[in-house]
Amino acid sequence: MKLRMGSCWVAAIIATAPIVGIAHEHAGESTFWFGHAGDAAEVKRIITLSATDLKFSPMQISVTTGETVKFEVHNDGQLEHEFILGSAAEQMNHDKEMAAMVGMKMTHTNGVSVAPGKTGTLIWTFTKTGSLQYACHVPGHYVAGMIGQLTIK
Ligand SMILES: [Cu+2]
Repeated sequence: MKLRMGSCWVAAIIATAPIVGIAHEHAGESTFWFGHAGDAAEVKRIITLSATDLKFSPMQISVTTGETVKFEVHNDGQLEHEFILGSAAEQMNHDKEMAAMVGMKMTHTNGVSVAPGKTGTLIWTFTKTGSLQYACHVPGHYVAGMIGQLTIK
């Protein structure tokens, strides 16, 4: 069976064995329709979030086109959490991909994984207006509603 990967999400897939039938067309891509990884020297704003089991606080964030933002995600829960940027459709597709690849370790250009008690950072430059979500794709967390709304004005 060939699984179709809906969108380009996974920057690098680290696996001990190849998974037959799963192709990813854009592995390594670092530019997304809403922007790209940002330069630390260009950070003009730091947005602090708390991830708990199983929600983000705040649940809504607004940024401006052209802005380079540093997200500081504090994991205040007992579980590992992720903070991943993407449109609502991309989040949905990615969650399906993750469900199909249980046990695989992912690194995301457009997000960060944070262990309990730790702080993860993501520096991102937003290049286009639109509506995004930030979501956690640790199995079960997205469906439990671990999602926030991000508006690019
Ligand atoms: Cu989570």
